[in-house]
Amino acid sequence: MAIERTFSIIKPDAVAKNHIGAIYNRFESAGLKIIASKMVHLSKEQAEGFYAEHSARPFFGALVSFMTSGPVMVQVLEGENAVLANREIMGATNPAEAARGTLRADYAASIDENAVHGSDAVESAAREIAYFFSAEEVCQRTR
Ligand code: RTP
Ligand code: MG
Repeated sequence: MAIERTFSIIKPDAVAKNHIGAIYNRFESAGLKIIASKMVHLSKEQAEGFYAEHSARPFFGALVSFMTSGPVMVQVLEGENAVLANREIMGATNPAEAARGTLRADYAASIDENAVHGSDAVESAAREIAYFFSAEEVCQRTR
């Protein structure tokens, strides 16, 4: 098993509904360690840059509008197979298709407002972590 890091966002809908603690509890209960964390209100430019891979998609404008609609929590999670582990905790993009007990099944209202983001690969995780955190902001957890 590989120890990996992944990047996570608690999106504006879940922050507004006071689900930060419940979502952090899911990460920690699954054995993922939070090694960096902060609240930020994304600018339009930050959101557009973060989701640049989707810039040609029809939902891009709505996605950027939603992601800038209120503050988000951004965090780095570390643990065994963290990228896939977090995607499993999150559930499918569309909450109507998300497995029972996943974050999106429990906390997301729609595919457009779906509570959480998680990196989809180790490479995108490294890029996304660097997009939001300096090296000094990411802690070494030895215990
Ligand atoms: P995320 O990047 O936010 O973790 O979500 P994801 O990997 O599960 O899904 P992705 O394909 O990367 O899409 C990013 C976000 O765009 C919205 N979306 N809407 N209406 C649609 O068909 C559609 N497809 C994607 C979702 O809010 C998704 O989280
Ligand atoms: Mg994605």
